[in-house]
Amino acid sequence: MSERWDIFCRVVDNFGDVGVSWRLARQVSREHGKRVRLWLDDLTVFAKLRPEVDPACDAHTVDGVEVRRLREPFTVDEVADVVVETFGCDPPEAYVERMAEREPRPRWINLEYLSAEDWVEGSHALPSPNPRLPLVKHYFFPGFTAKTGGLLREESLLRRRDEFQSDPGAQAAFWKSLTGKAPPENALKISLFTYAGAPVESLARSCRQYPGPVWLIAPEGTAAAYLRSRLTPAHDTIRRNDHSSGRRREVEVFNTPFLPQTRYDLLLWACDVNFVRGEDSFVRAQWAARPFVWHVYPTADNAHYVKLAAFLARYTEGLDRAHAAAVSGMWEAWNRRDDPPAPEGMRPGIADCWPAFMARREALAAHARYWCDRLAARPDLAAALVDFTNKLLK
Ligand code: TRH
Repeated sequence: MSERWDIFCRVVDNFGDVGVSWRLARQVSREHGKRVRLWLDDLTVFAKLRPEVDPACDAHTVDGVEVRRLREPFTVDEVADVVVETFGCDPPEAYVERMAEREPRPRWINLEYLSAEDWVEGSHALPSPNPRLPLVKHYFFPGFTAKTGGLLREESLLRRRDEFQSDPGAQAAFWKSLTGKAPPENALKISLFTYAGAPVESLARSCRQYPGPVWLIAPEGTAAAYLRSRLTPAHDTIRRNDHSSGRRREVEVFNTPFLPQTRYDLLLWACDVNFVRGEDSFVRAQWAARPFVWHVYPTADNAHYVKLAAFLARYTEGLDRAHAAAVSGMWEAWNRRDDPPAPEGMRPGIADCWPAFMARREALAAHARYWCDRLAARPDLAAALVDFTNKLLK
């Protein structure tokens, strides 16, 4: 019988916890043949990613994975060979007690949050003996370097991406299904997925300077709600006559429904620039190999600025100084709460950073491809984790 894996996920907020846990469960089942149960304490989030799921039901089988509601008090039927808790969510107490009684002891993994900070390499794969029970938990850190657990990347992902990005028909069909029409030939297509406080309006305003049509696509969420509050409902156009060229400059804004997870990848692949957030969309934007801007999950202690700087230092490596400054400037302006115009000496805002970012679009597109290929040369996280748990047996 193939190994049984139990993966536990408790939703803190938003979609990422489930987004990451589901991708891992699906990949460990499909590509590594494990019998996987994914335990979620909130199935409504999962139903947003997989609309065919009825969140009122406690048990589902999706793509070969058993998806079960994590309900406390938890009734333990069977303890798995490998137990993964995501983001320090702690498996149910009753389950941990049974883990300690099981022979052989299960291998216990805590899948941590993604960070580009240097300390991650030193913490990756470290064991932590349980103070009370004869159990050892290992910390497994995703990351951008060889000394980390890598990133989630399913086997077929980059092949499917290349097929889609080289197929104008598939892209036109996607756009028609999403917006009811295909974008104008030379339209700049931008996807928007942000937290509250992102200077979305400044971006929309700055897009009016772009010498051609702009499509801003905001799936249901913070950015969409903000744009809707500032503009009219689902679809609107900010027009401006460019007297100098006599051409009409149009920024069309589309508030689309929240997309099923697999279709969200198509949006990232079809756009020219992607604004993403958190963790999972952040990684998917890198696999899309298109220029992107990251809205980091804000924390009260401002630690997210350290995370932002750590990733920017890695990402802009190999970029010439001016290009690197354009990327860092745009990302820092995007992560700054509400976007005051820059008084003297202050750091520039979106109105300055966006044109600088766009002026280097080709170079940044080449860099996005180079960065993606560099990451893709390393083992993906699911394969690294399976390999790690096999080594724990020895
Ligand atoms: O939703 P998030 O903000 O999740 C966050 C992060 O995980 C963060 O690390 C964590 O600390 C915080 O939650 C609690 O952003 P993230 O990680 O990008 O996850 C979004 C998921 O939603 C991702 O799997 C992509 C998916 N998605 C869709 O499936 N359809 C859509 O239309 C959109 C916009 C996103």
